[in-house]
Amino acid sequence: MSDKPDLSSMLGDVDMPAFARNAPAAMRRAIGVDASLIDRYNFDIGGPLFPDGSKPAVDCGDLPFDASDFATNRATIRRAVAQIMAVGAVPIVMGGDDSVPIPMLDALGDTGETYTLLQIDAHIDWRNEHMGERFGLSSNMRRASEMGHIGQIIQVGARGTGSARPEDVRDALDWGAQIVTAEDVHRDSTGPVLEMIPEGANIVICFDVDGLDPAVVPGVLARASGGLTYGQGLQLLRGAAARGRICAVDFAEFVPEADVDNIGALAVARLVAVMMGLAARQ
Ligand SMILES: [Mn+2]
Repeated sequence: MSDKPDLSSMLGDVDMPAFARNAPAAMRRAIGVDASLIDRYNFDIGGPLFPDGSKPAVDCGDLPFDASDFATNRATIRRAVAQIMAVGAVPIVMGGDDSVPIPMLDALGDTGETYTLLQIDAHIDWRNEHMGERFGLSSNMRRASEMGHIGQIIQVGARGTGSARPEDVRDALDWGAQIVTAEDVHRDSTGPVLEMIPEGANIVICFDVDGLDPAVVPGVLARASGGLTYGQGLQLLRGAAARGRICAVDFAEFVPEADVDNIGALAVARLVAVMMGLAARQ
């Protein structure tokens, strides 16, 4: 077996490298279902998504993207997140790949606050680099650990074999990352994860949608059985909001071309909608 996985064979006819670039459009289409029923009772959150008197969500549109200029893409994401936070809103970043969370997390540094990072992912993402890239696939939690304003990293959903090598796991644990495998969650539910979040914490959530089981979200780069259920994902979002203040969230790594009959798009869109409702209630 070669050292490098053949990503193109996993992806079928999904072309690299910007494999998640069509996610924003697919997620926006899927969330239209919730938008059309906005005044209905949403059982995922226990009321209408936006109760009377709460602040609505605003679609800021797609950010410009250049498939050959990653530094400019990062600067664009960072600036947009900083601008949204500066007006007291909660940025919910939808779509894109693992390169999206890093500039989002970087932007949090402008506030002078310290954050608890809750990562939901099949992978721990502690590689120093992957295929020569330090700011993309599989590296975002290591980059987060290098940011002074990230005080705690809780990682949920790891399973099977991914990009992590034994030394990456060791580095994560040495840093103090709290790794809760998907199997841990299936055995003990989400309570122990939520108890790791200090009361009143500033929380940032990095939701890689491959943290959920591929039966829930088939539209991912590498499907890994044994992932979190939809309900567990929901509990993590609601439970985090009950522990502290959710300051920023991203939903990354959705690959619409690998989805099956929009099942994944609908599941992710529902979680995004709940996240909007939770932000509106803060
Ligand atoms: Mn992942």
